[in-house]
Amino acid sequence: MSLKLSGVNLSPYVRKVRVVLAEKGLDYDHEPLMPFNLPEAYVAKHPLKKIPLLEDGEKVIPDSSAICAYLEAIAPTPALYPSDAYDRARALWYEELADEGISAGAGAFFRENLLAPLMFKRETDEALVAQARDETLPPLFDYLEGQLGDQDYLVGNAFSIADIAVASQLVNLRHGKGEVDAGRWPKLAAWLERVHARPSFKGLIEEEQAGIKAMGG
Ligand SMILES: N[C@@H](CCC(=O)N[C@@H](CS)C(=O)NCC(=O)O)C(=O)O
Repeated sequence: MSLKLSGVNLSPYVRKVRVVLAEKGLDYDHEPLMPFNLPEAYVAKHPLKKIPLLEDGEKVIPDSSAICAYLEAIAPTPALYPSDAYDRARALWYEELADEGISAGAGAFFRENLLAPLMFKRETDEALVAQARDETLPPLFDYLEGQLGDQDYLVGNAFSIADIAVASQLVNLRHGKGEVDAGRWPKLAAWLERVHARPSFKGLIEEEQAGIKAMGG
């Protein structure tokens, strides 16, 4: 097995894959490719022109969800997808909720509070941040708070791809100076601390924070 991952660290989708690789103890080469002006050879492999992309020798797998499912199949231990049919479906649902829903709100914080001043050299659009804070994220956080109940993890009370996907997006919320308000969503906030404290997340978050600092953030 010779794994190569393309995609820059700060992408929540790249992070999702890197956490899975870390949890499974898999070695890989990492090319921190930015998702702009992608080389033609890359676009030939990923026509949606997005990161990440995984290569395993001659095998080419675009898209974080496809990549994580592939990694689970080639390295089944520790299992990150529930074996029970319903739990597995729920885990895939949370992955979708993270990638298509939470991403919009967390991404607004990340783009406007971090990338805008640091990379795009423009002012933060406060209206976009307010919309994410007041409209996009609260119903999703209410939902997650209710789903967690007394569980430590989102599905079947075991750490899974569901936790990885949601917590990966919420790293970008934090990079963008956002937070899960522990007064309003205590279970979700405690869950996030628990998941981000795992060595797989902690190492990446520290690496990313160092990168942001080096860029002047
Ligand atoms: N569904 C994709 C989403 C990946 C994605 O949106 N990546 C962003 C970077 S965070 C990207 O490449 N954006 C470039 C673009 O949309 O042109 C996945 O899970 O891999």
